[in-house]
Amino acid sequence: MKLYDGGRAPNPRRTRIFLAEKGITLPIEPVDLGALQQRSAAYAAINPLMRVPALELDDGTVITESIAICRYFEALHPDPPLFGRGALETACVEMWNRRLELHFLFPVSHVFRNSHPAMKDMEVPQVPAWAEANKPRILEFITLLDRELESRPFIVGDAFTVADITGLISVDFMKPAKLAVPDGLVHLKRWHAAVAARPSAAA
Ligand SMILES: N[C@@H](CCC(=O)N[C@@H](CS)C(=O)NCC(=O)O)C(=O)O
Repeated sequence: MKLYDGGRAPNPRRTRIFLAEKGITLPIEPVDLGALQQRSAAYAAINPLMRVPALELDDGTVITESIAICRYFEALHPDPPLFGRGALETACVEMWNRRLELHFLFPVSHVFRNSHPAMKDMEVPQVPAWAEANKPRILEFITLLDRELESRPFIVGDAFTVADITGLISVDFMKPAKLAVPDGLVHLKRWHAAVAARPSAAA
């Protein structure tokens, strides 16, 4: 088994943090996104979508999509449960994880990919107006998230889940996108400081 990894890029990092929370270590094969190694014929044969992460099993099966990889390990190693316990909590984790992806991670990614000079070879064409269009959407969502976090320590409740991992990588991805959490969002900042201090965040 081997994990094709992409360094500080958010989706590979999401998978590594998840594995660290589970206490799972895997052989890692770095894919150099800066050198566009994900577009090489060798890597395209592993993932035709030319994205990371990708998990290659010993029988040659390849699982892509960071959350699909996380779900695979959740099924193999249920403790600690990171996708929720029971019907209600599991649905709430799914709801928040999807909300965070659709309304936070993807818009931050659109800003980064369409405005950062380092992304000009990866995002073709770059559309600066699309970057600008996403900025108010991010602010609107994180303001909502801040209100939610006023009443609970983690995104879904009292327990750390994969939704907190998606939230953490999204906030951290704001920095290269040249975005910042406004000082007034104190609950979001308190939550971020707590999850960023977990040992897994360094993965
Ligand atoms: N939905 C996929 C997204 C994968 C993805 O977009 N990965 C980025 C790094 S965060 C990538 O490989 N980018 C390379 C490129 O755009 O060429 C997942 O969750 O794994």
